[in-house]
Amino acid sequence: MLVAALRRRSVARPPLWLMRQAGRYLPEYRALRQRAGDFLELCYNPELAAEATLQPVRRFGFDAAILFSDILVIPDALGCPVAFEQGAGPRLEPVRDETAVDRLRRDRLLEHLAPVYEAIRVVRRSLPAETALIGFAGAPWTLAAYMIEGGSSSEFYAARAFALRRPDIFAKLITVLIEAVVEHLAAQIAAGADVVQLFDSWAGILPEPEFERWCQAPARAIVTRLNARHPEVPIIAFPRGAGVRYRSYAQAVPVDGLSLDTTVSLAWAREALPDVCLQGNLDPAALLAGGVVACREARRIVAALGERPFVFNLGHGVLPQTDPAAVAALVDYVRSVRLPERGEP
Ligand code: 1CP
Repeated sequence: MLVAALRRRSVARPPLWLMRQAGRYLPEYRALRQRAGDFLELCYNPELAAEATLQPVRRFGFDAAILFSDILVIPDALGCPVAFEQGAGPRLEPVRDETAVDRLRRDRLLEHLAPVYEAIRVVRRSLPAETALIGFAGAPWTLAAYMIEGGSSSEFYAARAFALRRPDIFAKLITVLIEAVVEHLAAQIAAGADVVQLFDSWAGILPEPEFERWCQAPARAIVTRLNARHPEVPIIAFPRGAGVRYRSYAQAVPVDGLSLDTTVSLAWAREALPDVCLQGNLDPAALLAGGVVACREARRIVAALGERPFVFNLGHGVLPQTDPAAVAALVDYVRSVRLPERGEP
């Protein structure tokens, strides 16, 4: 059903999955996480990562499972070690000069990430045939931002200043990351992913010329190469915060789906983004407010987008404080929607 909607075929109701549908809001995830200890150990343990992937699908019957992993496994695999400290978010060994970029190891990516592909094979074996499996990667700009900053930030000024001061070195880093993202996504597809999503979580903080150069152009390179290798696998991109630049992004990057963040006006999106399946964009805060509020907001989104190729999702990830009962109510609502038949595109 997810693949059909992304291919712009008519579906009886909107397919539904949620970003961060696995995670701390689920008691069964918290128990699993405790068993694994470290967050990255959970990501690199195929059986446990598969279990975390399947938990939300078992509980809610989503139309897709998203691989339980993290975007920061790519820097980790390139030899820029990542650690998740309790409550402090990710810490990376900062990449701040050309020597550090040259030191990145491109030769052992698939070997380092082999447990991720094994997790995909384990999930595929236990997933119902009608449930799609989504693989993913961080986009080059977002990955580079964490690598240069050495962790999270609200504005990533160090990374932005670096890209402005030394665009030559920054371009080298982006080129390494484009290659790594293509390899990682292609390996996930080979292992059984039906759809892949590219997360550019920090696209929105870049001014226009940098947005074009560091978000749009790398995404275009990645999507073009994956489409050539795996034309059967739809690709979704999430340039979070892109605002009106969602339009130029959609024109430049040949994706099947575009995930809208919470700030995008749906009336605008309907006009500006006509040829792509839209995904989104319920505010995670609406889900936090409870099932009744979430369903009311969901109804507004379905009314605006339901009659075109559309995938129901949030505008960003499920928040850890969310009540699973609110998610259950939202799932019940979306599953009750009936869409009129559309002519084939
Ligand atoms: O258990 C824990 O304490 C760790 C919390 C956690 C989880 C559940 C992290 C750390 N990552 C994840 C899983 C994860 N991350 C998934 C799994 C599949 C699912 O959606 O259910 C996915 C797709 C991601 C992707 C991801 N990681 C993004 C892109 C999406 C987004 O949220 O914008 C980003 C930016 C990350 C980095 C990251 N990993 C973890 C945290 C806390 C962060 C964000 C750090 C920050 O605030 O900058």
